[in-house]
Amino acid sequence: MKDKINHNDPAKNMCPHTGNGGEPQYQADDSVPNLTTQQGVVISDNQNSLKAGPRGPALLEDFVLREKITHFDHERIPERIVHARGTGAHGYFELTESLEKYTTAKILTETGKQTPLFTRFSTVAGNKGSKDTPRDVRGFAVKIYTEEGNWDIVGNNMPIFFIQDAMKFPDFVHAVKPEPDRGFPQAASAHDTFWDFVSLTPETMHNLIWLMSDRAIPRSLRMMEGFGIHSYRLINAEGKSTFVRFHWKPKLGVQSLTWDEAVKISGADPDYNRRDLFESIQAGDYPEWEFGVQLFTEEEAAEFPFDHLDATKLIPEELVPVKIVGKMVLNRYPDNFFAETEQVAFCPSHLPPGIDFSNDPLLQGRLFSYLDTQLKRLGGPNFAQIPINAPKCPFANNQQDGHMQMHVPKGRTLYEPQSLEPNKPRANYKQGFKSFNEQLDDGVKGRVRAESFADHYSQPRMFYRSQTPAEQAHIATAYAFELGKVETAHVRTRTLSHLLNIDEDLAKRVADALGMDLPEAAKPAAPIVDMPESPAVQTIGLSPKTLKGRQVGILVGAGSKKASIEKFENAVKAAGGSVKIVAPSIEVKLDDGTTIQADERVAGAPSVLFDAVVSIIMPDVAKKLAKDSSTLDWFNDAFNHCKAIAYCGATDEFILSKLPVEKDEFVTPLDELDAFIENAKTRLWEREPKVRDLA
Ligand code: HDD
Repeated sequence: MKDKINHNDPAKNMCPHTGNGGEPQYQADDSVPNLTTQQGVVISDNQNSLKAGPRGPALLEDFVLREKITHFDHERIPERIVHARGTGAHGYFELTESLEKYTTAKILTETGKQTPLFTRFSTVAGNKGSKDTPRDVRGFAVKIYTEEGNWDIVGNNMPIFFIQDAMKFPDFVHAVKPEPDRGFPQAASAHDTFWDFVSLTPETMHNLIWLMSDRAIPRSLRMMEGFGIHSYRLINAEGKSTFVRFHWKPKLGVQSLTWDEAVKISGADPDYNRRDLFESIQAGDYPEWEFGVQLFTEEEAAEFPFDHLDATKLIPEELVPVKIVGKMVLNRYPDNFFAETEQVAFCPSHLPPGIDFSNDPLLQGRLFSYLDTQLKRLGGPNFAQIPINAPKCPFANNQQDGHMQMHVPKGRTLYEPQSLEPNKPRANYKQGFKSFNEQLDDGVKGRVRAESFADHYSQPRMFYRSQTPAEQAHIATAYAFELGKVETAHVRTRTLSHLLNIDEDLAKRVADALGMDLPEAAKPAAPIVDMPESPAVQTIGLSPKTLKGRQVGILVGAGSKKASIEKFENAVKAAGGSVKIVAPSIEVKLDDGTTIQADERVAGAPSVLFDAVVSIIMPDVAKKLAKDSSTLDWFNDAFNHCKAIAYCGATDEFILSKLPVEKDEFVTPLDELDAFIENAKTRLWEREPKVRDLA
């Protein structure tokens, strides 16, 4: 049989099932722009390839099809070798206090001006499609488009790094990435190669203990600190240098997940942190950080009981306070993820005049690596012309050609010195970037490590001893979890030998949890110093009592009281929190006959996605839900994760009474609204040891 075909009107040949809600996807009038090829030729039919007859074969001459498929075939670029999984947002930087005494950089001297920036947050080990909530360091990279050139502060959410010398970076990354023979585990440090490497490299001990702490599982990207880590220099008008470390302090304080939550969230919502950033910006609840600096002189640095050029060392805030001098607000989610978040290229060597590097050997290696990696990832030397990377101040140079050159340089000369075009740009000694004229020792060339870098235990010891009891338990439990995944006994033993140098009690707790005997302590290369405790490195201690940025899940069902739902919703919102309605179905008929649309079905929104939960359901619904394991988990998990629960009579009678949920002060009946709102601002950490076997 021959199919009938209408060659003049493609719409008449369209499949009746294609199209948007039944709307034909062709141009019926001129109300929307034409779909065209890359060459600007208007496309008449975007549903069917050109065929010799309605049932094939397709014709090679179909340039519309070829162009579409070819472009599609080339959509992917190499993902970042580390920090592949990330999300970002636009915003601005504003200086509140001038650092004129220390630097000439306008971004740090001109107060009250909003300078655009782009910030990208990331996990380190996982690939681009991995989950948001692994136990991992988070990248915290800020590109500020200053009027004197781009300034990239490429930092992390921890103030120190794993290694001291860039020479070790590929080894470190190979050890944490999926093991090369088997290709797993993805986005996880809990495996043999990672612990093998770190236990053989004691300089990793400090960052390692931060990785085992609550800082490695942030509740929200808006609730983590950011650190530039290395010491940099600020250079003032007299050419004088002051050392500086950069800090970002979140307005919402520092808040973390529990490990069990993080594991469950990775199944329930692998985009958990990314979605939170998106939703908060869409809601106008803009993420904000204070910008701070630790300033110190060469002479002061000489008195520190550690070497500040060693990136495995933090400078305790109690020793050198963080001076708050500005803020960052993120107020616009990217229009296009690939064009902006994926193509953004950070590099620690992007600095404006007035800021300079220190001799930190890790930093020095980074200055090479980032530019090099962009050449591969973005395909050539013109990546700085991509809009997200281009400076927003005037720029001009004699660079020419290369892949994807977007500029059309005018004139005869692209070299210097030249005398043919007097108005071409030239270097400017007065305004240009100048390196600090550092007087160097007469060093001897060699592959050496400074002796002042040899102490690997004093700071992790200080970190552990500065934590609250709940945090210490989390740290010990995290070591036990990770080492529990390590198959090779001597790797576990070697790790314990380091923990003994950090804190004996910690080592014992981990050994007991693993059922192992304690080995001899590792031999330290330098004396271990008892530093004063630093509350600034806690997590729980930095978590404010607030509902701002936190989300409450309200479970409702058929016949639920609308007035009660609204009462809770309004109270949560008034306290700065947000609400999601969860129900067995998406459309829910309430007691007054109105139908509301739930945000999520209960099976799709486990309570790990919320900071506190409320249940407002009728007895027949409660009876039915009592047989549903996802509903039972909803309450059980909320309880086990130390959250506030507000319950109605039916929930109590048919669900809570069947569960090991104790009526402590955070489990309250619906009529105690004020108590619930107060509780929802925090967690009841005292509950934790009752519900979890912590190390
Ligand atoms: Fe790195 C990316 C942070 C040491 C080599 N790094 C990257 C990103 C962050 C950091 C946040 C992601 C940037 C983005 O969002 O695009 N890296 C750090 C910090 C370090 C550090 C805080 C130590 C203080 N990195 C480090 C070393 C080397 C690299 C020692 C190599 C010698 N890092 C890279 C890289 C990446 C990168 C391979 C991968 C993608 C990219 O640069 O653009 O060049």
